[in-house]
Amino acid sequence: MIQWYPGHMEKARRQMIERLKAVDMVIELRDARFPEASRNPMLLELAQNKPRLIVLAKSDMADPDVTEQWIRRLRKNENTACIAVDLMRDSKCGRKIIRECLEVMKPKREKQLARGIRPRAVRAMAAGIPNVGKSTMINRIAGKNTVKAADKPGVTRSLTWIHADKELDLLDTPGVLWPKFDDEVTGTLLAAYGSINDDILERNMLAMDVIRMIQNTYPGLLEDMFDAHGENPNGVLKKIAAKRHLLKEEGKPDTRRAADAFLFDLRKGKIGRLTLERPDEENEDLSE
Ligand SMILES: Nc1nc2c(ncn2[C@@H]2O[C@H](COP(=O)(O)OP(=O)(O)OP(=O)(O)O)[C@@H](O)[C@H]2O)c(=O)[nH]1
Ligand SMILES: [Mg+2]
Repeated sequence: MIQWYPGHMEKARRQMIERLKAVDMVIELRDARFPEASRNPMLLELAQNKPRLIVLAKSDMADPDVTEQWIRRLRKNENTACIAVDLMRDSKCGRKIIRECLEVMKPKREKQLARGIRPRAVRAMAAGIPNVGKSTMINRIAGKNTVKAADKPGVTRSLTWIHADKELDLLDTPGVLWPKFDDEVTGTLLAAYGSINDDILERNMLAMDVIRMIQNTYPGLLEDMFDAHGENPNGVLKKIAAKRHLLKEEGKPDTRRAADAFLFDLRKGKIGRLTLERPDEENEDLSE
């Protein structure tokens, strides 16, 4: 079972709790490709009863229809707004996020206005799993690269306030996971999509686990792509190796390198716009 909760995350969690007093609302970033596994259960606790905006990032790489289902589902939570964004290519997404923040804060701001207080800029904490796009989102809203963002987990190491817009101050926070994942699927998805440090992983097994999940959610997709009909996950890896000419010295398929190549493509969205988790409409647990 995959698990990753290094000391710097525990430290970040404590610092986030300390800063909450100064925060009006929480922007919870999740990955649109796996909105459930990328939900940090510690955040709900942390957010207490503060208004919340859930931002489903990387929607450009997720299945658009399933994203719509997730948005409808997540908006049912109390005090919660939800939007999906492509933080890389949608030039208007910064404005959209500001608008959503102001909307979610409207009741409080109206109360202030009624009492003759002019509301100041909204203070929002951006929080979520490592590598989900928190710092990228802040740079988008600010309209310039104020904080460091890169495609590996653990880039942001300290909490930083950014005056992103005249109406919105944002607190960038380090990506945090939690001490114990509920199930195997959570660990697999977090690792497969790059929220867990690669070095600690057995990538061959990981690739096979995700291949199995994709075979179940999108039957035929990998089979067609890699000419791998009737193959089990290990067989699919062999086909990938053959297709990419990844062979060992003795001419056998190098499934180890095929696994790396597959995971790289998956993270870049090259396997297709996939969402590996569906909202559970029947058994609605609204405490999300
Ligand atoms: N395609 C796509 N890539 C994105 C999107 N948002 C962020 N990224 C990429 O995801 C990677 C991680 O982004 P960061 O903003 O550094 O993530 P973070 O949440 O701040 O990560 P930590 O600071 O490590 O916790 C970067 O390579 C971004 O370019 C998006 O909406 N679409
Ligand atoms: Mg960051």
